[in-house]
Amino acid sequence: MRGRVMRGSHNIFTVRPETRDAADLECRIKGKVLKGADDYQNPLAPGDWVLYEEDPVRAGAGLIISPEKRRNCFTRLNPKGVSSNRLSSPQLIAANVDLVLCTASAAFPPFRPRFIDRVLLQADAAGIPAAVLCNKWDLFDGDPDIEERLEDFSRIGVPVFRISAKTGMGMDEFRSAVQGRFSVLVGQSGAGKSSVINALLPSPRIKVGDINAKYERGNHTTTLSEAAAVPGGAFLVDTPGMRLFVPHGISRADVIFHMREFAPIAGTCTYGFSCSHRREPGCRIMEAVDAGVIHEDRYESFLRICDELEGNGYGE
Ligand SMILES: Nc1nc2c(ncn2[C@@H]2O[C@H](COP(=O)(O)OP(=O)(O)OP(=O)(O)O)[C@@H](O)[C@H]2O)c(=O)[nH]1
Ligand SMILES: [Mg+2]
Ligand SMILES: [Zn+2]
Repeated sequence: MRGRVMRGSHNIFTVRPETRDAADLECRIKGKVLKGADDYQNPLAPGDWVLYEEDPVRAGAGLIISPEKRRNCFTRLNPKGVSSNRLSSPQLIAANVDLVLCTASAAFPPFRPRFIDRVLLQADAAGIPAAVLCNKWDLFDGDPDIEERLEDFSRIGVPVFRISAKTGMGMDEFRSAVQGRFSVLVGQSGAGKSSVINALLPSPRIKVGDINAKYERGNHTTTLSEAAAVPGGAFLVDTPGMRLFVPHGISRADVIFHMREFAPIAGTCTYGFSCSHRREPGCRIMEAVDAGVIHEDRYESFLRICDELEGNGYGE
């Protein structure tokens, strides 16, 4: 039988059978080790399709026999694992994803556009469409820097949703955008990922947390990724809040191709692909920043990400 993973912890996964009328079932991996699973911390993630059979011992439970090849996967490097083994701790966040929703907050926690830049980069490299979901719009105080960056995301072709899970503002448009798709919400703790999903469910069922008043950030309430089925045919994957987003599987040289407004200029500098885009004469990237084709902040993100990737072994 075939089904889709909705959530998983350690060795137990919730699988939704492909046949619509059957209920979700708890599955273990047959023989403990899943053949064909890649080198991630977790062998399966929400969105994975698997073949399973009935568990002969536990009634109503299943055994996962094999994973299906993924159409795409959204990953990151887990910073916790970076110190022990720098390259071997990528985390599989979701598989077979139609849309990555970079979830930010207009206030508490503060809006962090460079975090969004990183998530957009990872989505592009994975070949997954992405959008920016700016929640808590009811708290927006008119900060022009936030508006400027949101408008810049729109300008480069990334859809932007200004919403409030609390008041329902913008939620109809958002609901139609995720209709029929399997989407994953990624963002800082406290941005309101769980609240947004709750707002689309007939009755709230996901636990939401408080904002730590002193540090103005969330308390890492969600600890396990889980796909929720929204009536009308959407799946939304809730994920634990991330403090950092370290891109995974992207080389320093590739970054330029996965940032939309940079890609068309790649290789056109006087020094071609050996240009560091920091000081060289005839640098088309720096010219594009001066001309307003590339936002200064995005340029800053680009330089920082390149430096970081060089440092962790993904450089040239
Ligand atoms: N004012 C306002 N508060 C909101 C909104 N959405 C969420 N919140 C509040 O923000 C806090 C954090 O919400 P969560 O949904 O737990 O945030 P999260 O992104 O899931 O956080 P983690 O699970 O820790 O990653 C809660 O106190 C919510 O009530 C909103 O649109 N407006
Ligand atoms: Mg949450
Ligand atoms: Zn250059």
